[in-house]
Amino acid sequence: MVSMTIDGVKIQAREGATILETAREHHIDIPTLCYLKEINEIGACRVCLVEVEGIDHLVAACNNQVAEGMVVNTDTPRVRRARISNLQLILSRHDRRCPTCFRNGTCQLQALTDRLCVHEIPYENKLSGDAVDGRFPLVREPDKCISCLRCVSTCQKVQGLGVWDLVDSGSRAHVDGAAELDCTYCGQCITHCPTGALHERDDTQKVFDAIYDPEKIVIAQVAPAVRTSWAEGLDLKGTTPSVGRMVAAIRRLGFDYVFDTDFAADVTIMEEGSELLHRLAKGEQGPMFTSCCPGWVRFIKERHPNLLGHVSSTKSPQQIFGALAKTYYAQLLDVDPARIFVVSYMPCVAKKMEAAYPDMHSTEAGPDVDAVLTVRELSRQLRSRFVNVDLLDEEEFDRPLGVATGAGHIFGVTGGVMEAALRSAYYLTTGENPDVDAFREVRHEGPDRLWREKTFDLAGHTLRIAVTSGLKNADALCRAIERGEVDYDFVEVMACPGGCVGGGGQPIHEGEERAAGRGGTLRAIDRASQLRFSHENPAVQECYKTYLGEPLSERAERLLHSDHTA
Ligand code: HC0
Ligand code: SF4
Repeated sequence: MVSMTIDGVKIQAREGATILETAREHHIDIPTLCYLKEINEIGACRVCLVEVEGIDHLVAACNNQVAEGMVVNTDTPRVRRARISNLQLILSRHDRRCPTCFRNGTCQLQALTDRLCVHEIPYENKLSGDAVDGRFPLVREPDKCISCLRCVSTCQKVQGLGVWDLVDSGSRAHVDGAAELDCTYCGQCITHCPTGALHERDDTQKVFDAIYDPEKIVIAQVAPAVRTSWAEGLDLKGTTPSVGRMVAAIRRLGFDYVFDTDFAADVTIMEEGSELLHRLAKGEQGPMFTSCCPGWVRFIKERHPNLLGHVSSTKSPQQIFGALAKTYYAQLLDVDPARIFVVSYMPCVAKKMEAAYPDMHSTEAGPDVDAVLTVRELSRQLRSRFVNVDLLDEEEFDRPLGVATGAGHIFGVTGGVMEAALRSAYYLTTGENPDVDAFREVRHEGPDRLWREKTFDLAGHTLRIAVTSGLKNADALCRAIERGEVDYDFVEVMACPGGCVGGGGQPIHEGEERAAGRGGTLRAIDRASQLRFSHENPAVQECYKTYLGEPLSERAERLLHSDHTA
């Protein structure tokens, strides 16, 4: 520990800590726009400047360490003038049309401008005029970028990719990149961007248009992780943001049916579990990878194409839901599938791209999933339609595609797909259910491990599994497999750290990682579920009995599987 003084208060600080960390640990607020702990500690934005006695110039608090006897002042006239001046310079190059910005209300630049009482900018507003490229699910607005480099660092250090980079130098330096080339559309750069420079393509109006079209039968499906976060962007007055209230709120938007992606997750388990057992029975070499995360599938296609054949052919729950909605459910309703419009609510940006792949059309009636909205878009829809969630009673999902088990619910948290699959693989092998918590060890991340590995006994067969999340970790795992250093039967990968609960389409909270808490919510929902095995889902059993036949049947293969090459 070192003894030092901040703003006249003597404190004990951790040796090696930065001034910023120390101040925060002692509840002293220092503003910053670029700092991300362990990811981006580069002092780029210059608004965390502080005075250190004995040093002539102001220093950045985020990348200068504390020292014995140091005396720091965080709120002097000189500090305030410098912070304001640096902020005004950033604002002079910023597109300041805040009312129409996607981050209006959650923008850190806007919030700091307000905090520092900056109401005038004594510089000309110089914009680059660079065009906004809206062709992809990930949209970048160059004139809203403040060159904090958070996106550059997040993409490089968390996802192991390098889509964004700082180009040119001096006053011409700016962030640029080519999202269409290497990007997985994971959205992690969006959730770590302090401004509206990066956001998902907005599809809210497309969905309202369908809802207002009397010819359309508009169906919502809600992904597992959405139920953990759907109300984070709303201003509830003490009302519990339960699953039932989420269903009621989405129904108020005008959907004809509100269903659960977790039903389709249970179907995924039937298909993927059966596929795994077939591969094992045939003695196929190497792991089978999960296929439900489109960021991961895009990553393996681009970075490890030699392993693509190891990806499960089972489509993701989102796509299985869409395929069954336009076939099985259209038949149940006795309507032309062309009238059905499927909307997914996902914690994910890459799902927008997945839905558009050419092989995700099971009927002549267009794509199986017509529109994909993130949780942030759901918040915008509820706010723009003035839905008062505080007044809503809980409602149930519609049936039959709204019936799901605990196994389906845990898909949204890292290790959940694996655990759900093992619960049913055990049953499919032995004809008996295992203890529901028999595979709980896949849940916990070990300290400093890039991936976790376990071995389970499945009716005399030793099953070696691995689970990871975050694409940098996934890359390390793929390389180890390629080098023959490790050997697994089944591997779960999710592109976003923590799984979909940490997805790039989730609400943004500055400086907070909420994945672990949201994951805990999904685990609690699983524990509270009456049914916890996918194969016991009565709606899934009925769907197989009356429509699909067996898992991996000819019809199931045609509707629910893909080789991921399209
Ligand atoms: Fe996920 Fe999924 S668990 S990828 O994170 O498998 O987006 O929540 O919907 O499809 O079910 C996302 C979440 C899903 C899918 C499911 C899987
Ligand atoms: Fe990188 Fe993901 Fe952002 Fe694409 S979406 S640039 S892969 S962080």
